[in-house]
Amino acid sequence: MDNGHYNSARGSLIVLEGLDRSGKTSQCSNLLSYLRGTGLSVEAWRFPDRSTSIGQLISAYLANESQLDDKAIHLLFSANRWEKRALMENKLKSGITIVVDRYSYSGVAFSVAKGLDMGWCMALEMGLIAPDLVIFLDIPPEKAAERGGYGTERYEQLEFQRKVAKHYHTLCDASWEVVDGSLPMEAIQKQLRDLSMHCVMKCQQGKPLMNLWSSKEDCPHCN
Ligand code: NYM
Ligand code: MG
Repeated sequence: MDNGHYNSARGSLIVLEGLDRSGKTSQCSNLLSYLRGTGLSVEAWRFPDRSTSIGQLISAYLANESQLDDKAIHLLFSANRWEKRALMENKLKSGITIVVDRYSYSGVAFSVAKGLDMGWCMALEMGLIAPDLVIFLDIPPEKAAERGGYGTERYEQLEFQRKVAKHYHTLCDASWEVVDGSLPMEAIQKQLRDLSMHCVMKCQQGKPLMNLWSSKEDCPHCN
């Protein structure tokens, strides 16, 4: 806080994670309207952020329009978060809550499912802003696959999603909130609202902003 026009209460960083077709995107937009309705300043973000030039490279790769080495695409996904870090910090400090559809955990779970080293993947994320709340929308890969089928993007295949699920479960620690993604929409909404309001309150009461995986203890999988 380096000047007087920041609100004293900071915003919260709320992250939703889950497999493709786990319901994250609908839940994020529902949560956004709810939080706005309570009078909070809230923005919805997503990663990959396809609007930047790095995001466009990622989008072309996902659409199978380009081929990239697994590490190269991983670095782009990570760079896509780093290019938004300063903006994210400023928004949070100015009192804006950000609801994010995917974050570093997607980066790790998807790339490790392709065979990359977990420690290597995590190290690149160290120093990004740590979420105040990570909600994992947990759904069996088979069930996600049944939901209207997958699109045509890379990674949207059952076998691959099974591996991603396994790595999400490795990353999941006591700080995550796991919500059963197979529940009816309304039941999920209710849990997300309650968890988010609790989180927002803690941040307003002075919970400090932290960096992600900033120490070895924080990051048991880092080399
Ligand atoms: N994805 C997403 C990654 O592989 N690494 C990352 O760092 C992120 C943020 O991109 N299948 C994958 C997960 C998805 C795909 O995301 C596109 P979305 O949420 O479907 O636009
Ligand atoms: Mg998708």
